[in-house]
Amino acid sequence: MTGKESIEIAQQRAMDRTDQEIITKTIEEGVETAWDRFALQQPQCGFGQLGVCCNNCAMGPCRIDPFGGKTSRGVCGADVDTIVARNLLDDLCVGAAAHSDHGREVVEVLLETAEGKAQGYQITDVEKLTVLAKEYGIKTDGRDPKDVAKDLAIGILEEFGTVKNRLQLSERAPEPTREIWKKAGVMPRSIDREIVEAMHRIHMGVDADYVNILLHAMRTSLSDGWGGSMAATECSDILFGTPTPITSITNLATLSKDKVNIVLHGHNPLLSQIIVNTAEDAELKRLAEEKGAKGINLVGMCCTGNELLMRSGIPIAGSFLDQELAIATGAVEAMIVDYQCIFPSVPATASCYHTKVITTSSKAKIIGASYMEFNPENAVDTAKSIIKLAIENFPNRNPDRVRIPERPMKLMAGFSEETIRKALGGSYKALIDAIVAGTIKGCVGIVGCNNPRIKQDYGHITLAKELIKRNILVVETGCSAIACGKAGLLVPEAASLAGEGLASVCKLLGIPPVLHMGSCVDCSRILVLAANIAKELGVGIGDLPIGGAAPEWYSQKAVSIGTYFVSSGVYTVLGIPPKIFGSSNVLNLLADGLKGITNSAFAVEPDPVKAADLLEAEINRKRKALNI
Ligand code: XCC
Ligand code: SF4
Repeated sequence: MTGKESIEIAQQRAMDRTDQEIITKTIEEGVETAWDRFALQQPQCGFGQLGVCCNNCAMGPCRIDPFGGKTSRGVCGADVDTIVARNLLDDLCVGAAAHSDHGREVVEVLLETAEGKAQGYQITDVEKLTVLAKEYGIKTDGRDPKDVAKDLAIGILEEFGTVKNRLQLSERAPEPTREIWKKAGVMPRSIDREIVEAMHRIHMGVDADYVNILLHAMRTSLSDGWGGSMAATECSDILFGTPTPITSITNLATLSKDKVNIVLHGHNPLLSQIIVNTAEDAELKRLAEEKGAKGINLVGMCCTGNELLMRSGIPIAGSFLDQELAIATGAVEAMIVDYQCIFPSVPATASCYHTKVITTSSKAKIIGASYMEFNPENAVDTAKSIIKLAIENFPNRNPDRVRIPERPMKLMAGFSEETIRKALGGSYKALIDAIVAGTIKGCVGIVGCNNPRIKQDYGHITLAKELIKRNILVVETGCSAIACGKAGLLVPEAASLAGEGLASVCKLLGIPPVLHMGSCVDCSRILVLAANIAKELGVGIGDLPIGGAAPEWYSQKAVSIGTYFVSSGVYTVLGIPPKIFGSSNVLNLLADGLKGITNSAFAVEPDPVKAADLLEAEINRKRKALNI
């Protein structure tokens, strides 16, 4: 392949200049990436894409003929609606479990911190601790924050179980929204219970009514958004601080030519935040110099990266499809991973260079990686050993194979719900006034991943630009926020790309038109934002002129996020079709039938400009209903 050809392929694969540069390098060096594997998988199974195959039991696998042929039922007799709905619930409950199990670990560390058993942790945000304690009916006056934290951690751990059957955090939702949940029978009862019940229902011969299955999918997703994910966000804030506006840099140019590069990848801030705190250690800095480096350069990736960016301003090298590219720069001494969204092939990629991959969770080991188990009791010691290992690997870097792109992009992050509210003067009145006046038409949350089905970041960037042009404020989490960060949309200067009304508000407040609200569990911040605005207006979330979008999603977690958005009343447009097109009944219910229940629904629209049209139309419909 000529150099020109590999550049052309890189330009088809990704939007970002630094990504394109390194994709070209992978092609030239013959280093395999997800794009190559995606090409090798073509054509992908049509039955699978439609959601009509079932491999749930040993009488199968079964597949239904989508064209109405003889095989209209599986061996057990399940029809296409049952199979499609059950597969969707399966995906969703895996995603909800991932978010919630992450949440549980954070709550457990909060408990251990309160008990003085965790090394290097402290109660950082006492204000937030107090707010939550009050919600849980825990006394705070005159008490040591540690005692309060202990009661709170136990209170939140009870949300996972089955004794209470009432999810405290879900009471943050406005009353009209909770009424809808009650009426539909989807009020979440506990975090683990809904997930376990989902798995029970998926078993052969349990739930065969697609409507009933989808209603439980809604309930399970709500126990994630208003439960597991929210617990993760809130307890991470208590431990590490609630984010406030912070500036940093992004893209692959954040890697350093002369420092030890450590990439922190995955989702949970528990270890990575301790690594950030520990990297300041003088002894480690000295060791780095001894090994010929000018220091230690920590960069984030995916949602662990978002957590560190939001709270500590750690540069973020990239999103989901950047994990292999970071390694392919040849400049990464160590990639530290916790869990979720980590390609199982990362050690294979690393073996093409000197990079060491270090797994840290007993739940997420990968053959070929070094395993250094993280435990809160000795988190600082583990962090030190990990950083040492990276430093000692620095002399193995081969300068002839290193290529680091130039010019990182500036970005602003740190927009927690509390920060947005404070910036507006303590309540949402100013924002509501701007929405009523039409200066800002509404608000859309763009979330989710990258997916090699679509040019990396194209969906996120195009949709965000379209929306802000139409005076619709954009809030983002996850890889979506990283995409727009790389594209320069997360700086106050990007207000010049917004419509006149939105631009004037951004200039007044000195904020970007696209606000980075955090990691994927921080989609719960978007829920709280919507809930608090709705409460001030005295309406349900489904009445607000807002929307959601996941233009490039890939993950089961995104299925859960999209569903709790819609179940909470937020109309949500997906850029990648979910695997439900084999059942017109399931499709119709999710794209239409739900409107009668939650006043919101799913839409599928791969073209981001048309997705913006759909979102704008929905916002206008809701504005009209509110008489504004
Ligand atoms: Fe993973 Fe959260 Fe998706 Fe990115 S956006 S690919 S889930 S890292 Ni959550
Ligand atoms: Fe086939 Fe039914 Fe078993 Fe699924 S549950 S594999 S449809 S027999």
